[in-house]
Amino acid sequence: MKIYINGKFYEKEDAKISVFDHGLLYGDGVFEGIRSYNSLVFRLEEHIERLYESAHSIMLNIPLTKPEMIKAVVRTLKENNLKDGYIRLIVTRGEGDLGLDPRKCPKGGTVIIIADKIALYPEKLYKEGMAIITVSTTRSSHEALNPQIKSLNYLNNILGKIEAGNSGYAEALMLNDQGYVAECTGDNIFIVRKGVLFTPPETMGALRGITRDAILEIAEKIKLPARENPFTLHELYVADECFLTGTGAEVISVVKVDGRVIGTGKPGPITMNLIKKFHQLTKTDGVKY
Ligand code: PXG
Repeated sequence: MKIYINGKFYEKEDAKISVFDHGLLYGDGVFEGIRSYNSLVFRLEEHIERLYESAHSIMLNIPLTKPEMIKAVVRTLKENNLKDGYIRLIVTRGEGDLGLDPRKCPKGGTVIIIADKIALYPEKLYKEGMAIITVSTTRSSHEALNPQIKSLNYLNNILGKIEAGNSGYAEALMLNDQGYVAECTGDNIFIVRKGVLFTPPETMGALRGITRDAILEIAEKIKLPARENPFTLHELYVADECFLTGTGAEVISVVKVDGRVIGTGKPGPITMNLIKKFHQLTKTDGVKY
């Protein structure tokens, strides 16, 4: 495996950064998780746009232009002969001293690109749907750490994941600090109720997911009514269908939430159709290499 660090490629064993990098010391940095399908990087421009927005928000200067970053991602995939892969793109604050002041990181950001394979959930869950559980850890509020910033500081979500894991569940549902459904630890959530698709708006603590956007676009195309509306756990429990979206998870049906069976307890017809349409989209939509 060849890993990109600041313009050079290193073997996995030699791919190292400083212990003084603020990405390690403070989780000070931003990242993206991206997928490529048959030599097509799905919505790469959108991922790059979001990365630069996260960086802008935390006043992190990325030492590459967006076109240069796109080239670097494609180069990494080619270097690794990966047609279907998962790309982790990381930009840290760079090397500094032991204080948290980012002004003490004069060299600027460290850019790391790793391309590998990923299988987030077992195949069985994709066929039969998964059970999730609401956890007590809430999604961080906009005032604390805005969930739109895909920062290296993922402890909020990791704590949610730990809670779910402790109860034997693969994924955790997180509410926002007002008690509305926000998202899962690494995926957005959708429900279907009487033929209408709902997903929480960004202001409710949901990341503007690239997969989420793709599903909303597909819904528009197939004339499936879709709304970005806040909803509570009750609305989720009584929904006809539920599914999660994310670059890692792709689109996966949810058939049980907090012990409540959702709909028929099997992946629903609207979910199955959206899964099919999403996979078709990944065959045509992206940056070719
Ligand atoms: N919410 C959060 C908090 C995320 O981290 C999503 C939603 C989905 O967004 P995209 O743009 O990917 O549709 C994410 C993305 C993992 C993993 O290992 C998590 C993500 C991406 C890839 C892998 O759990 N998070």
